[in-house]
Amino acid sequence: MSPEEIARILDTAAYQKKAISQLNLQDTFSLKNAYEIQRKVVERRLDRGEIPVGVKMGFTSDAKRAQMGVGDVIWGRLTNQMEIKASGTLNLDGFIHPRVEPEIAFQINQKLDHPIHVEDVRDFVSGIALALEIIDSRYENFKFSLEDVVADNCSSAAFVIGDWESKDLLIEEEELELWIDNQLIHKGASSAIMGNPFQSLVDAIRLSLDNGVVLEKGSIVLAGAVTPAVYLKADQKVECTSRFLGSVDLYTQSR
Ligand code: OOG
Ligand code: MG
Repeated sequence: MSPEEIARILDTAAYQKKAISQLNLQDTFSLKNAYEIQRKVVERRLDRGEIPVGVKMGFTSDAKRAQMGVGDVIWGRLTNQMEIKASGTLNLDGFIHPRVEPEIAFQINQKLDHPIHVEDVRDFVSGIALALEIIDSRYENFKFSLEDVVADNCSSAAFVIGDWESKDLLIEEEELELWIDNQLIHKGASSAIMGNPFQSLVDAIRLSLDNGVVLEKGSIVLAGAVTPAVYLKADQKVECTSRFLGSVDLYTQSR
């Protein structure tokens, strides 16, 4: 199958909300091919009028790597159609088997066309916020290889960003909590993200450049989940909280 054909299959699965079997069981495509397929998957969305708004990192914490059995960080693309406003409603009918995870989001304060060192990267941030990422693998049972998930744009489906707070907050010491219907489900330290969430931002910038993406001023970067992801059900209140960054929530519904 050509990269175009695989991209069409993945995009159609997302569009029709129908899971497909894992594609790369026989090592039919490399990680490099997988990023090319991802680009084509997202181009199909852009052709339908969606606009790029940023990028995301995945598998940046041990908790996520252990849950998914995948060992390397991954990078994917976000579009405006994926964004849900804070305290908004997530209609589960638009997805296959959505899961939620608590994250930290960065907003970039200028165009980034060169790699940045971790000591300097705060200078390129306009704000930091809590986020909830909704992931929805297009593969049955969320089962995939590293190449599969990269081709599937890293399971990206939707996200909610809380209020943007000062870039000078001590987010290296945050503890993020995931609450569903006022019950604490998981918690994880921000330092679980590569030892320091700013390191994930540095890698997001580097991987963007490697993939020919220049992050524009205002771009959003999701740094990766600090806990395992949790399946969503209808009529839930989902909330992420932390000491310095406050909280962000959303409500689920179904037909
Ligand atoms: C892939 C997406 C991983 C994260 O934050 O680690 C991710 C998946 O688990 O389906 O978004
Ligand atoms: Mg994530």
